[in-house]
Amino acid sequence: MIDITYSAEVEAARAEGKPIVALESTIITHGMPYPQNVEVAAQVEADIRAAGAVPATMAVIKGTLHVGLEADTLQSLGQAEGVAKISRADFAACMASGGTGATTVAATMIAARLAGISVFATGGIGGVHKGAETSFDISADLLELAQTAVTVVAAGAKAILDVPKTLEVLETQGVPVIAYGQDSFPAFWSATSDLSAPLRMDSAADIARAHFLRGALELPGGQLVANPIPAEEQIPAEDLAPIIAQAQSEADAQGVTGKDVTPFLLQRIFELTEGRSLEANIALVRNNARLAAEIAKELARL
Ligand code: PSU
Ligand code: MN
Repeated sequence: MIDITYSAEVEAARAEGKPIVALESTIITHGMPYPQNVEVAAQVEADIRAAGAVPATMAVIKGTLHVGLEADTLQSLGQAEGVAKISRADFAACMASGGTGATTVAATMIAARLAGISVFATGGIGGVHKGAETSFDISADLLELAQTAVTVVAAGAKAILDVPKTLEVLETQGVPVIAYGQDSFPAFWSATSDLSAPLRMDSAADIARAHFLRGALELPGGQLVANPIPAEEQIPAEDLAPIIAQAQSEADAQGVTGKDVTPFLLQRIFELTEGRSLEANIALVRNNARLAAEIAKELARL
């Protein structure tokens, strides 16, 4: 038997067939500093409730998979030291050893699927890192999208990644990449990029129907919905380019590898932008949560 526990709210939503939106926890433990991380996590949950759905933040706490975190658990996770960052490869091992781990996009998709939750909101997904032709650093998130039937709402891919290569891998893996309401593939802190998204949809209902039809077609994977940051919140790409380059060269010089790369870059960019990157990050996560709630409500009607 798998050790799994549902928050009271998620338990009730499951019993009543209410729309549920999954949320990851690596963004809390490895993506933002305390105390903003906990404030943002609570705010995003509130946004989902205000939109008429129920939030289910995922984490492994002392070997138990939590689907939905009670407020005090969220508080302590947000301050805890040494929390593991778990993806597909280490999910079971973390549970087996009674460990505590935050779920990445890949691990959150696995947990959501297990709990029968079809929609998940986050900030940015992992992808193909710059220099991947020598480092082979390609996030397990991309392969998870190819095999786990969860629709993930993100603000596109960060400019810390090689975005063209990320889109190529998603195409090879048969993952639908859907820009919401525009043709351009959004670039996380910027609403647009000079790349076109492979697909475009203008309503949550269409995205929900496409999710449903992929299941009906017996296609195993999920969908990536790329939702642009609200224009008034964006940071111009040219402001960020030198900062990203600096963070990347520091990572290379310090020999940062594996799962430490993304948290290292996010932390350095936060410091180098004096917190401006975090403000934009908060705005886009909230925006993604609202769209995910709409998609979940549409799915519940199908
Ligand atoms: N990108 C962000 N913010 C994040 C992450 C990615 O803009 O917090 C986190 C997510 O949890 C994602 C993980 O699943 O980093 C990817 O890590 P890696 O690149 O090591 O696969
Ligand atoms: Mn990686």
